[in-house]
Amino acid sequence: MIDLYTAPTQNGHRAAVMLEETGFAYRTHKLDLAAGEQRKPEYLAINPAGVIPAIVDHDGPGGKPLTVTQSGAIVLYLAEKAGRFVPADPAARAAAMQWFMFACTDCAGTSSNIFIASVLVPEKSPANVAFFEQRLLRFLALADQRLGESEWLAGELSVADFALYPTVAGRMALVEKAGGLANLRRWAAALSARPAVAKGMAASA
Ligand SMILES: N[C@@H](CCC(=O)N[C@@H](CS)C(=O)NCC(=O)O)C(=O)O
Repeated sequence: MIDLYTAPTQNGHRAAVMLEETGFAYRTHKLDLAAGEQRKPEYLAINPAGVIPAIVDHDGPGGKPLTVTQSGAIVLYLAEKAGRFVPADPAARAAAMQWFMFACTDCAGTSSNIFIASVLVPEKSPANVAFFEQRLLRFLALADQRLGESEWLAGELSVADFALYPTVAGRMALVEKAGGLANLRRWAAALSARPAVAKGMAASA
């Protein structure tokens, strides 16, 4: 059994989607971030960073409990535990890792910056929000180009696709407003049609 600590955010969805795709039994614990539940001592004992997501795998390596934080690390941990979604061929694996890191750092980080600039900073500036939106759209244009050559980011369906999907789904209004990006929208529709992806997004909604 795996305990998932999550909230309705792109990082939370990333972990839940991967739990559904890998099929491990899990229980969801939703934290109210606005109420500061992520800073309560009982949660800080699980993740001292005071952010979601986190998982506790009660059947971790050697049968011992293991806590994993960072949504990208959770995705990789579950994929490796299941033996799925990480290509075996070294070149394909390198491509999967490249697009996986692109999703978790460039895209997820910039999407978070949109939220930070529009909601959290003490002095709001529409120009700063637009800056991060344009930056994210430039990253997504790269993914769109790749998805014009390949059905999935790394050739075969991989951790890279599951890592990027929650960011694209969460920023679909921006993608639609920008127009174009037809390959990216085709790819997002294919992922959202997967029952496990839909269930994971709902589990952390
Ligand atoms: N890089 C981390 C980011 C985790 C993160 O910032 N989580 C946010 C929600 S998406 C959070 O818990 N924020 C609450 C807070 O900062 O108090 C990951 O991918 O897991």
